[in-house]
Amino acid sequence: MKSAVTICLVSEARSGPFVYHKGLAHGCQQAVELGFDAVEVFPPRAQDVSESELRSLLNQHSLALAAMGTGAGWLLHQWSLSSADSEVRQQACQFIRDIIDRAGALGAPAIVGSMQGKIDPNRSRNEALQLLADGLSELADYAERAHGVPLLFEPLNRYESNLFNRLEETADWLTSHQLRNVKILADMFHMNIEEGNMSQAIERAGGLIGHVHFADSNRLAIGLGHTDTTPVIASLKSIGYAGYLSAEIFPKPDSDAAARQTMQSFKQLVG
Ligand SMILES: [Mn+2]
Repeated sequence: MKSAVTICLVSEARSGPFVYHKGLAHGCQQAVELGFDAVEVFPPRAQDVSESELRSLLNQHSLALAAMGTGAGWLLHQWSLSSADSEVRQQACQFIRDIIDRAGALGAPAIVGSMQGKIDPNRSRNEALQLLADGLSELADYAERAHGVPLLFEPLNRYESNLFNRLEETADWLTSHQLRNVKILADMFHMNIEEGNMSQAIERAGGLIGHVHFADSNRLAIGLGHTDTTPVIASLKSIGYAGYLSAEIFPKPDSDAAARQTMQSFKQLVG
């Protein structure tokens, strides 16, 4: 397993669960100093990340790009793949496709988390799920065709979405809809709220897990909350997971302390 730390470029998400907020150069510099393998970037739009700048920062520091988030499409515009409004869905698709291109050029996948949307009260769950399946299918095919990377889909806790909250229901749905090239992002903060048993959830989702958000129960660095992380890591090892443990956490008590605590836990748990 490899380590990653988040860099947020969205000023509206300054209070969000991201470790670094002072630009790509600063985030990459801190990531390499603290020993991370990769960075995960959360941009306002794909166009706001210069491919050449990011590529040269990664090369210069021997870092990889772990993934790129699309949450700003929801945060700034309320665009989602399951919206009843076809124009909104189209905007969502284009926004995500642009991020697939920007991340894919650097060998990394895009994440669909909050852009999955929510079911509004006057619509059926099936209708929203069908729209979501159509969107994910198109985008995952595109990611494969254009860049040979998967598309990451993240179940969220109940306070953020009513579509998918747990790994197993997500895995079953992806399988039954034959949504190929979509991998599950297992976020340990959401899992702590929703799963009955985090280890079992990981073992059941198995090879469908493509990325992990490495966060303790309170969305602080691993070691600062009450999640029993040792069995979670053992389960990830047992399914042969070799992807990233990426710190999507609040920068508390400050960014460097959160990153340092993450790296200390990573070394202890993963070796
Ligand atoms: Mn997450």
